[in-house]
Amino acid sequence: MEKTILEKVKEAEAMFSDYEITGNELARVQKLREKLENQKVTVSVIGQFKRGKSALVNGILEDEVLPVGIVPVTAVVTTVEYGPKSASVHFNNGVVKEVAFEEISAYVNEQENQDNRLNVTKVAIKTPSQFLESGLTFVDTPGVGSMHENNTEEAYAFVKESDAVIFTLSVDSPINQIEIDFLKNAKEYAAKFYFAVNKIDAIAEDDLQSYLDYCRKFISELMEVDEIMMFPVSAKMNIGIDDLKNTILEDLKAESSRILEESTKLKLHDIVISALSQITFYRNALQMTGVEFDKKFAEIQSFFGQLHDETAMLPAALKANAAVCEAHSNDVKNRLTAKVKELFGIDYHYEIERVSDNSLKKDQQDDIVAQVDEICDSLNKTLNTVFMHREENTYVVARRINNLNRLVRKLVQMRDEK
Ligand SMILES: Nc1nc2c(ncn2[C@@H]2O[C@H](COP(=O)(O)OP(=O)(O)OP(=O)(O)O)[C@@H](O)[C@H]2O)c(=O)[nH]1
Ligand SMILES: [Mg+2]
Repeated sequence: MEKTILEKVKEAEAMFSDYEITGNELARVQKLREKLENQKVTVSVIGQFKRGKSALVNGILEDEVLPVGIVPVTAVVTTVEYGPKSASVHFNNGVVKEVAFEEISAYVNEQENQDNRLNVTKVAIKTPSQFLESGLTFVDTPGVGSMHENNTEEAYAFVKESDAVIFTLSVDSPINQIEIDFLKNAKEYAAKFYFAVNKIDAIAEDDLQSYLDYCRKFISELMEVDEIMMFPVSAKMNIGIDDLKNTILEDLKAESSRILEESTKLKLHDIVISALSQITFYRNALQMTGVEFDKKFAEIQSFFGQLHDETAMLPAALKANAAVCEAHSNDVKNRLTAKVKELFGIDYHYEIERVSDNSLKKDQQDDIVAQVDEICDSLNKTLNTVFMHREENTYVVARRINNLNRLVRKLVQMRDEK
């Protein structure tokens, strides 16, 4: 009998937990399992900047929770779930701050939080909207394609977490290459697509019909399906919103398990591909000649020394500045990631923990040096664990390579399964 997707996810989880090098994939697959077990569906609104995504989210929620504007606005992912009204801002140093609804814009809005200089990872809102009652997570994302590249990156990253998407187009512009590329990418991760054609209040009925015909034909071909679900709407004038909203709710009621399974399958495929590349590089590193390997290991050790010296030589005024230290330790992590990639071909994943705004006091000036040393130490330990088996006898190494070969075969099989 064919395995269920949950069984496949668990199988991958067991495989990845056997190897230090697939820690990243393990974390991703665990998240997938939890979502599947809790039947938690994520519906996100995605599209090019200024198509009216945030206005549409407000329309669907029947509440003006999100900022909307003529200039690029959304700079941060905003998740919305059912509950008594509340909002919390999650920063990438791990701090979570409760804020009032009126303050949301200060964190989400590109014009106020430029290039996300506040380092917000997401804003999580709760509100008692009927649309959210079934327990879904509704998400407004930054738009792709504006000059604010950070927003495009955020949007691309969040698509990977979406199960269903409302792809938002607008009648004031024919579908363009930026949207095509984004849609093609979204197709690799999300299982269900709703196409909202927004701003229909802005054009005449005849023009609207031609626009809809054109879009329907073009997108069906792109999505390789006979029919797409398209909803002409006006978020501004509240036209067509109920139809879109009710269709999504009915679909989720009828087939949320199928949507989740389908989207999990797509996401698992992506994770398996990334695990395969990690394992392949790892195997290559294990098979390196002793001389080559020792050279690389020595190079990374000297890089650790270089980072230590650079940090120690920072002027005292900079060491006392929390923001500078935060930036410096992140810089160190990014440079180490690049170095590991360059030397061993492996993606080394850092949990970016940042110094919180007020934890670095003036009297702890030298902490940044200790911090950098700690970052290097922990990478050194991991590398030692990862490559420990090289130090053992050839029989052990050969057996490990054999195991890796078997794992690669299993992963390839998983990747190629439909
Ligand atoms: N005429 C008309 N304008 C709309 C409609 N929906 C949104 N707008 C306007 O379009 C502009 C962009 O709306 P937003 O909701 O901020 O668009 P967005 O896609 O979230 O933009 P980013 O967050 O920057 O990606 C605003 O000026 C809105 O008032 C609509 O249905 N009709
Ligand atoms: Mg927006």
